[in-house]
Amino acid sequence: MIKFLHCADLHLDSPFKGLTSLPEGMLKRLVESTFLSFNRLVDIAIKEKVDFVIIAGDLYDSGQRSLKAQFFLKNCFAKLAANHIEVYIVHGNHDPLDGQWVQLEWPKNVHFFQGKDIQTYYYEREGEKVACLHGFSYETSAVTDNRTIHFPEKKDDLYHIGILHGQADGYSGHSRYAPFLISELLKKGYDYWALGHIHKKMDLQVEPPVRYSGNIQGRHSGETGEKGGYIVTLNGSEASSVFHATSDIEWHEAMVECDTAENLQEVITRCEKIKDTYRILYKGIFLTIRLTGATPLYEELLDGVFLEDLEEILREEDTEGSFVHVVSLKNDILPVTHDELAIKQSPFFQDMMNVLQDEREIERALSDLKMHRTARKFLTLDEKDWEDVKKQAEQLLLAELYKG
Ligand SMILES: [Mn+2]
Repeated sequence: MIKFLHCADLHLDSPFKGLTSLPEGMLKRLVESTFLSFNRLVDIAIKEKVDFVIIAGDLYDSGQRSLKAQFFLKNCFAKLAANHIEVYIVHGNHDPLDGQWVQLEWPKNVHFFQGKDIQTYYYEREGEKVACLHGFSYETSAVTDNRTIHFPEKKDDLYHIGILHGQADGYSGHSRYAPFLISELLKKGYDYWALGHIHKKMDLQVEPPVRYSGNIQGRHSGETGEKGGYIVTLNGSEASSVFHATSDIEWHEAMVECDTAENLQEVITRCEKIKDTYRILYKGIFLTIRLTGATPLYEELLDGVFLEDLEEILREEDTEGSFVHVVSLKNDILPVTHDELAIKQSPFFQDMMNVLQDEREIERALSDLKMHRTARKFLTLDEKDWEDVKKQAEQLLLAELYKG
């Protein structure tokens, strides 16, 4: 039997750019959250008496690994060493081997996969080999080739674990990151695949487990839900796993239906109620609220001043212990009477959709902001952010149309 912790995508020195509008205490807590989450995982690993810890890439957020993050990890690993726990690490696209950083001396229990070639480490117990761990590290930030063919097949009775920081084919349009097919991994006959790169935890296969553990701390509104790591036990051909949610702060998104709300007070009450359902002891929650439905309050709810006031009401100053802080209020509401078909066929709507879908139009609209020294720091938006921006733009333009 072997027992280990599988985690990935620590992104320890994440800068949390673009979140400077948060209350100071919450921002401070967020900046420390990646460290705290890993600390908790280390404590769980020790308490659970695991044999080893696997980190499947992206320990650091940038190629220039911060000294603070490196020292922090060194201390964590020393704590694991004192408890006779080994550590196996691959580097991913965010912390490739060609980056620049201060070389530290690491405790003896730490094993880094050295580079692009698949390497095997043996985990031994009292001089006997018990498990093999196969993996590689990113030599540069973009690894575009599928490297699964280089992983050896399992041909003995040891436990075999593959560690891979990469993109499962079919899970996203782009595959700049060591793409692979699940079927190729299964052919190796391994007992477990510890995957990293995708920040959302998911099992691509249950038996044997082929799993993304997700990142250990959500870093923006697109990374919702529980974050942490898995304690895995392999016993013969049986695998059992327990997920531990260790992140100090969670991001969530909630819908508030406005179609049956009779007045604005009711909308406010509903927002406050839904907010309370997200409260978790000792955790900070950053909540996005989405107003939806066809409502007679359409025009009043589109009023920018009301929305700003509502956001203000829903904010929280509490930074110690648990809090639920509404970070943004999104508006997806519709007027009660609207001829959807007529609108969608109108030349205005067609034009609008063309503009929203044209990447060049977006580039043009953003060009001034990109030149602006302060503004451009806030333009690091991911796919989901862009979807939101477009949705809100569509909403505002449609409002003009409904008025007309
Ligand atoms: Mn990552």
